Amino acid sequence: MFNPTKNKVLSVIFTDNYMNAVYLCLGGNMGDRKANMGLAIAKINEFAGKVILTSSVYETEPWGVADQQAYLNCCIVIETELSAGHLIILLLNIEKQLGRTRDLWQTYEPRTIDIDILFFNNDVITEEHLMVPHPRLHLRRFVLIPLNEIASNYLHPVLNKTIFKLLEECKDTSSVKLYK
Ligand code: PH2
Ligand code: MG
Ligand code: MG
Repeated sequence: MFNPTKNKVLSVIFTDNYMNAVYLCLGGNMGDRKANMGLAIAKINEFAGKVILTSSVYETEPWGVADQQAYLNCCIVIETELSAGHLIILLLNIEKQLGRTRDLWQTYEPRTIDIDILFFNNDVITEEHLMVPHPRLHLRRFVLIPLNEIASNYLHPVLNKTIFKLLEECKDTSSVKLYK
Protein backbone atom coordinates (compact mmCIF):
# COMPACT_ATOMS: atom_id res chain seq x y z
CA MET A 1 0.00 0.00 0.00
CA PHE A 2 1.08 3.56 -0.72
CA ASN A 3 2.74 4.82 2.46
CA PRO A 4 4.74 8.03 2.11
CA THR A 5 5.73 8.24 5.77
CA LYS A 6 6.51 5.87 8.54
CA ASN A 7 3.77 6.13 11.10
CA LYS A 8 4.70 8.50 13.85
CA VAL A 9 2.46 9.51 16.66
CA LEU A 10 2.46 13.29 16.84
CA SER A 11 0.31 15.14 19.32
CA VAL A 12 0.16 18.29 17.23
CA ILE A 13 0.46 18.69 13.50
CA PHE A 14 2.24 21.99 12.83
CA THR A 15 1.44 23.63 9.53
CA ASP A 16 2.48 26.96 8.07
CA ASN A 17 0.04 29.82 7.59
CA TYR A 18 -1.56 28.62 4.39
CA MET A 19 -1.74 24.96 5.25
CA ASN A 20 -4.65 23.14 6.77
CA ALA A 21 -4.22 19.87 8.68
CA VAL A 22 -7.02 17.53 7.71
CA TYR A 23 -7.89 14.16 9.20
CA LEU A 24 -9.60 11.70 6.86
CA CYS A 25 -11.14 8.26 7.22
CA LEU A 26 -11.16 5.93 4.23
CA GLY A 27 -13.29 2.82 3.93
CA GLY A 28 -14.66 0.40 1.39
CA ASN A 29 -16.20 -3.04 1.11
CA MET A 30 -16.48 -3.72 -2.64
CA GLY A 31 -13.98 -5.01 -5.18
CA ASP A 32 -10.29 -5.18 -4.33
CA ARG A 33 -10.57 -3.30 -1.05
CA LYS A 34 -6.83 -2.95 -0.43
CA ALA A 35 -6.07 -1.79 -3.97
CA ASN A 36 -8.91 0.76 -3.86
CA MET A 37 -7.57 2.17 -0.61
CA GLY A 38 -4.03 2.43 -1.98
CA LEU A 39 -5.26 4.12 -5.15
CA ALA A 40 -7.41 6.56 -3.17
CA ILE A 41 -4.46 7.55 -0.98
CA ALA A 42 -2.23 8.02 -4.05
CA LYS A 43 -4.86 10.24 -5.70
CA ILE A 44 -5.38 12.23 -2.51
CA ASN A 45 -1.62 12.79 -2.31
CA GLU A 46 -1.51 13.88 -5.96
CA PHE A 47 -4.59 16.11 -6.13
CA ALA A 48 -5.83 17.03 -2.66
CA GLY A 49 -2.87 17.49 -0.34
CA LYS A 50 0.33 15.94 0.91
CA VAL A 51 -0.26 12.78 2.91
CA ILE A 52 1.76 13.16 6.11
CA LEU A 53 0.53 10.30 8.30
CA THR A 54 -1.21 7.00 7.61
CA SER A 55 -2.61 4.53 10.13
CA SER A 56 -2.58 0.78 9.79
CA VAL A 57 -5.37 -0.80 7.77
CA TYR A 58 -8.14 -2.61 9.69
CA GLU A 59 -10.76 -5.12 8.64
CA THR A 60 -13.98 -3.98 10.25
CA GLU A 61 -17.48 -5.25 10.82
CA PRO A 62 -20.13 -3.18 8.99
CA TRP A 63 -21.39 -0.51 11.38
CA GLY A 64 -25.04 0.55 11.31
CA VAL A 65 -26.02 -1.94 8.64
CA ALA A 66 -26.54 -5.72 8.45
CA ASP A 67 -25.75 -8.29 5.74
CA GLN A 68 -22.78 -6.56 4.15
CA GLN A 69 -19.22 -7.55 3.38
CA ALA A 70 -16.57 -6.52 5.89
CA TYR A 71 -14.89 -3.16 5.29
CA LEU A 72 -11.28 -2.13 5.21
CA ASN A 73 -10.73 1.17 7.01
CA CYS A 74 -7.80 3.45 7.75
CA CYS A 75 -7.21 7.07 8.74
CA ILE A 76 -4.74 9.55 7.29
CA VAL A 77 -3.61 13.13 7.90
CA ILE A 78 -3.04 15.45 4.98
CA GLU A 79 -1.74 18.99 4.65
CA THR A 80 -3.57 21.13 2.11
CA GLU A 81 -4.05 24.71 0.99
CA LEU A 82 -7.59 23.91 -0.14
CA SER A 83 -10.60 25.13 1.79
CA ALA A 84 -12.89 22.48 3.28
CA GLY A 85 -15.48 23.21 0.59
CA HIS A 86 -12.99 22.69 -2.23
CA LEU A 87 -11.47 19.65 -0.58
CA ILE A 88 -14.78 17.81 -0.22
CA ILE A 89 -15.57 18.34 -3.92
CA LEU A 90 -12.18 16.88 -4.82
CA LEU A 91 -12.62 13.90 -2.48
CA LEU A 92 -16.07 13.12 -3.89
CA ASN A 93 -14.51 13.26 -7.34
CA ILE A 94 -11.79 10.79 -6.33
CA GLU A 95 -14.50 8.47 -4.93
CA LYS A 96 -16.25 8.63 -8.29
CA GLN A 97 -13.04 7.90 -10.22
CA LEU A 98 -12.71 4.76 -8.11
CA GLY A 99 -16.16 3.56 -9.08
CA ARG A 100 -18.21 4.87 -6.16
CA THR A 101 -21.90 5.03 -6.96
CA ARG A 102 -24.67 6.42 -4.76
CA ASP A 103 -28.26 5.32 -4.42
CA LEU A 104 -30.25 8.20 -2.92
CA TRP A 105 -32.77 5.78 -1.41
CA GLN A 106 -30.28 3.74 0.54
CA THR A 107 -28.15 4.56 3.56
CA TYR A 108 -24.82 2.84 4.05
CA GLU A 109 -24.80 1.00 0.72
CA PRO A 110 -21.73 -1.09 -0.22
CA ARG A 111 -19.01 1.03 -1.81
CA THR A 112 -15.59 0.80 -3.46
CA ILE A 113 -14.34 3.75 -1.42
CA ASP A 114 -15.69 6.38 0.95
CA ILE A 115 -13.48 9.30 1.98
CA ASP A 116 -14.78 11.28 4.95
CA ILE A 117 -13.39 14.46 6.49
CA LEU A 118 -13.14 13.86 10.25
CA PHE A 119 -11.44 17.11 11.28
CA PHE A 120 -10.33 20.22 9.39
CA ASN A 121 -7.81 21.99 11.64
CA ASN A 122 -9.94 22.73 14.70
CA ASP A 123 -12.76 24.13 12.62
CA VAL A 124 -16.42 23.48 13.24
CA ILE A 125 -18.46 23.46 10.01
CA THR A 126 -22.22 22.96 10.02
CA GLU A 127 -23.38 23.11 6.45
CA GLU A 128 -26.07 20.90 4.99
CA HIS A 129 -23.59 18.88 2.94
CA LEU A 130 -20.53 19.23 5.13
CA MET A 131 -20.42 18.62 8.86
CA VAL A 132 -17.00 18.83 10.51
CA PRO A 133 -16.06 17.28 12.89
CA HIS A 134 -17.76 14.23 11.42
CA PRO A 135 -20.91 13.93 13.58
CA ARG A 136 -20.63 10.18 14.21
CA LEU A 137 -16.89 9.60 14.47
CA HIS A 138 -16.97 9.19 18.27
CA LEU A 139 -19.56 6.39 17.97
CA ARG A 140 -17.44 4.25 15.66
CA ARG A 141 -14.59 1.99 16.62
CA PHE A 142 -13.70 1.59 12.94
CA VAL A 143 -12.74 5.29 12.98
CA LEU A 144 -11.38 5.71 16.52
CA ILE A 145 -8.99 2.76 16.48
CA PRO A 146 -7.04 3.81 13.37
CA LEU A 147 -7.34 7.50 14.31
CA ASN A 148 -5.94 6.80 17.78
CA GLU A 149 -2.76 5.46 16.11
CA ILE A 150 -1.98 8.77 14.42
CA ALA A 151 -3.82 11.40 16.50
CA SER A 152 -4.39 10.07 20.03
CA ASN A 153 -3.82 13.50 21.62
CA TYR A 154 -5.88 15.47 19.12
CA LEU A 155 -8.61 17.33 21.01
CA HIS A 156 -12.09 17.03 19.48
CA PRO A 157 -13.11 20.70 19.10
CA VAL A 158 -16.77 20.09 20.01
CA LEU A 159 -16.65 17.23 22.52
CA ASN A 160 -13.45 18.60 24.10
CA LYS A 161 -11.94 15.16 24.59
CA THR A 162 -8.89 13.54 23.05
CA ILE A 163 -9.24 10.71 20.56
CA PHE A 164 -7.74 8.42 23.20
CA LYS A 165 -10.47 9.39 25.68
CA LEU A 166 -13.22 9.06 23.06
CA LEU A 167 -11.98 5.56 22.25
CA GLU A 168 -11.94 4.64 25.95
CA GLU A 169 -15.53 5.84 26.33
CA CYS A 170 -16.86 4.44 23.04
CA LYS A 171 -19.65 1.90 23.53
CA ASP A 172 -19.39 0.42 20.05
CA THR A 173 -18.51 -3.28 20.27
CA SER A 174 -18.20 -4.06 16.57
CA SER A 175 -15.12 -5.97 15.47
CA VAL A 176 -12.03 -4.02 14.28
CA LYS A 177 -9.02 -6.19 13.47
CA LEU A 178 -5.61 -5.32 12.13
CA TYR A 179 -5.50 -6.34 8.44
CA LYS A 180 -2.35 -8.37 7.65
N1 PH2 B 1 -19.06 3.45 6.73
C1 PH2 B 1 -20.33 3.76 6.87
C2 PH2 B 1 -21.30 2.90 7.57
N2 PH2 B 1 -20.72 1.74 8.16
N3 PH2 B 1 -18.90 0.37 8.69
C3 PH2 B 1 -17.58 0.11 8.61
N4 PH2 B 1 -17.11 -0.96 9.24
N5 PH2 B 1 -16.72 0.90 7.90
C4 PH2 B 1 -17.16 2.01 7.25
O1 PH2 B 1 -16.35 2.74 6.61
C5 PH2 B 1 -18.55 2.34 7.32
C6 PH2 B 1 -19.39 1.46 8.06
C7 PH2 B 1 -20.87 5.01 6.32
O2 PH2 B 1 -20.01 5.72 5.58
MG1 MG C 1 -18.73 7.48 5.70
MG1 MG D 1 -18.73 9.78 2.88
